[in-house]
Amino acid sequence: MSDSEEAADQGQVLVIVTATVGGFSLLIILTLFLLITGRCQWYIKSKIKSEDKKRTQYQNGHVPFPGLKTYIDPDTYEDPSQAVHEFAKEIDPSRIRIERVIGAGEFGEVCSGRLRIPGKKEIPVAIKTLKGGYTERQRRDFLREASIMGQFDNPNIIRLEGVVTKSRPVMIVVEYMENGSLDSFLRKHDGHFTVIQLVGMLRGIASGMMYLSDIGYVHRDLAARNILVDDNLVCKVSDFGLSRVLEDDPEAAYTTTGGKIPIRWTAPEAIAYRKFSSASDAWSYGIVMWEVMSYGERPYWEMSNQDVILSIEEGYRLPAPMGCPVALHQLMLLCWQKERSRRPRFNDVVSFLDKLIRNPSSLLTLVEDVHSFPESPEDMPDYPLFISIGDWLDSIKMSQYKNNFIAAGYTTLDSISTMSIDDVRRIGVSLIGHQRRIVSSIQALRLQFLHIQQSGFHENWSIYPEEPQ
Ligand code: ACK
Repeated sequence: MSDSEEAADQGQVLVIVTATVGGFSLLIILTLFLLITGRCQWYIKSKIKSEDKKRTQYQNGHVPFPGLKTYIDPDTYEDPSQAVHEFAKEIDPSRIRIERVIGAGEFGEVCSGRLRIPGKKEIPVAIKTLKGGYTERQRRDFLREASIMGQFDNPNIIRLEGVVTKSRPVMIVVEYMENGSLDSFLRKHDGHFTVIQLVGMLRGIASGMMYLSDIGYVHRDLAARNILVDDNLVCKVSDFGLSRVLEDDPEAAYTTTGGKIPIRWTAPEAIAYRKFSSASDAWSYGIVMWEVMSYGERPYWEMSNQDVILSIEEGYRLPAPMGCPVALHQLMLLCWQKERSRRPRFNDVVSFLDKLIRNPSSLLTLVEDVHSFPESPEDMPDYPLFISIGDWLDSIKMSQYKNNFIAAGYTTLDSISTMSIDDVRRIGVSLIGHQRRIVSSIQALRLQFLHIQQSGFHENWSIYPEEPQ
């Protein structure tokens, strides 16, 4: 081979090698590029997905505290006792001193007592016990509440101290709340608080609920009976446990779809097709507001559950309780919007109540109770046909005012039905709680008269004058 031919051959080999190496490198670069972009896309997509999930969970837009964890449903654990030990501390029973029984729960007694905390002095606690002879399922349901409560850490949520599961009786130990449940506390202290104090209580409940909705927990049974009050009037949300709570709740009734639901406190979509959400909790919160502002009155009074459902469907909403500021009744009405996406979120409720507290003059405008009672007399419970003012006052446990009425010339129920709150004050009823009870009853009387007049029975339903003493 000549020199020139050899050089040409070498050149050809060089071109082939360069082309092969170049092609191979290109292939590697291309593969790497595809891998990286694919991975990036996957990352971006999964990020968007998780952000979306968070956003739905946190109710469109409200950014909860950074680092706030998400609630984990203990039922997702294959072994429920694992959930209890993950979320609740095991307490040595020798550290617990039971003092007295304070109530009864579905699973056993509720007691008050003391818990010794190493290195600290004893703290007062409430102790829920699981009575003997329980089934495995009852034990699991009982401890589910601890697995839920143990995940929460907020000043307006009842605090779990720990559980006793390794000896008998099985116990759940929580912080002690001196004033017990909110509904009975308010009934006991009818008319005793200022509006600002009541709004403070409502603010606390809303703040606890904001925390729960932020971490993705839906309560489903928010009601004044499930709020506990301490000796500083701080209100804390309690009674957790999903379906178990509803089994436990005496207010829960079976719906046509077979669920057990506390009808008066529950949003229509949750009653109709079990759509429970933080928005249905907001509806219940509106009912709690009404319970608080009426000092523990029963929502919808003695109306039947069926009538409550029908009235709500027809657009009827609870009127403002006596002495309730307009701003608070308006907030209630917002919570009771049929369209759940239009109800306020708990962070909105907290900011709204904060504004009212900072500017108390906004609470001075009261809803004029006389005009705010149910539009339709059918919505009111029938008042019994009392034969005298004495009987009427007895029925509302206000007989001590009988002479006040008679002395002021109110001798027939007919005349009483025309009285205003000022008239009631003028005849000498000075306690706000008593004024409230009498005025509520007068309103019911007035509606019944109206109803009777409309149906033409007035003549037959004689109003007996008070017998002379
Ligand atoms: O209205 P009460 O006094 O408050 O009666 C009920 C009773 O136990 C049955 O549930 C009371 N109770 C429940 N948990 C607590 C608690 N953590 N602190 C004080 N009382 C409580 C409740």
